[in-house]
Amino acid sequence: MLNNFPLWPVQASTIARSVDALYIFLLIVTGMMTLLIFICLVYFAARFRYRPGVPAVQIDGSHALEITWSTIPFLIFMVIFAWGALVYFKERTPPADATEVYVVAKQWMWKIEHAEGQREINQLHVPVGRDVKMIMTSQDVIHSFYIPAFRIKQDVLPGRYTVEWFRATKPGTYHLFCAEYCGTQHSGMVGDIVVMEPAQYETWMNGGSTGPLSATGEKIFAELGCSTCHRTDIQGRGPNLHGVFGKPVQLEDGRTVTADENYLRECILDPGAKRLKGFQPIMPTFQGLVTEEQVNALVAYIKSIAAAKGEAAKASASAAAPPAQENAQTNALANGSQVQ
Ligand code: HEC
Ligand SMILES: [Cu+2]
Repeated sequence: MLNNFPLWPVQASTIARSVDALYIFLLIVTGMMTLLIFICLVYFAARFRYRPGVPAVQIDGSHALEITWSTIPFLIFMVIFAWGALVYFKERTPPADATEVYVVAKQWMWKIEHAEGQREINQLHVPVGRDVKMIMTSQDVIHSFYIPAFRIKQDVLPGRYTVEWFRATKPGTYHLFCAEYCGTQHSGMVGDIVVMEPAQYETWMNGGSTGPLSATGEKIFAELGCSTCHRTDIQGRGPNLHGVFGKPVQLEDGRTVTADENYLRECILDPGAKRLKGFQPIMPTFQGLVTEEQVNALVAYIKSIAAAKGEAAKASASAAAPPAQENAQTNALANGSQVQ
């Protein structure tokens, strides 16, 4: 229905409908309040107008009236709050099995790399009906990845990852905007989201890939010497990284954090910020030595070895040791026995 209404952007993702429903509800509530205020205004102006010889009557307040006009708006606001929170959490929580796309923003373009290895600039090709998660960072200032037709917008910050996801429902080409003023050519920092039928998408995917991002990451892992400390066969000077992603890790200062994308990123660029318990603080920083794309590839690689080795780690996990060391040890053992 709304698609024929030219003032309304196309609804092309699963979340678009929910966002629009809430927005329409807000429009109706505010519209009705405005109407109510105008009706009261006109009615009271007429009803209590000045009449010669009739003295004004002073009203000293009414508890019933005050409770009513406090309670009803309160309930309406709570409905908006609860509804808004539901939509927000749905929009903020990427499904676990979503396809991953890495986005690096810079003045003034969007660099996009699929987990499968395809690279694009100012264009993102996705299949219809699949959950797509974008792991985004900026190599200069703050940008914002905004797709009006999908009703999603997320700031893209230098120095950390932010995440955004969608599931496209309709083939077509949609606008991508930068929605955070980022310098003189901010208005030119636009692109296209191309949503294709799955078969068409497969054809597109098969053209011109340099191999999966995780394979690129594995190469970089060796080139930068990460693999000299982070061994996969025996326990090296650094922890074995198999199975680390997504698990809780124990830090030197007693905290326990989850090894998510931001944690891996920080370990590479600022290893001093979160030192792992039970290891010497010998890992050097790679800040300035790696590009954002290389960090993404390394993160994709560490994630990929977590998925592949997850079963082994789960099978032989013992509850006694702290999680991080437990992973390192059981993996070292598992890998050690494979080697022999
Ligand atoms: C000189 C040896 C050394 C090198 C080289 C090295 N690391 Fe480390 N790394 C360590 C040590 C030791 C730790 C644990 C102590 C700490 O957190 O600093 C660690 C921790 C980590 C962690 C956190 C692991 C966990 O289980 O939570 C990640 C991720 C990591 N390194 C990735 C890398 C990557 C990627 C590279 C290459 C770009 C690299 N490291 C190079 C020694 C090294
Ligand atoms: Cu921008």
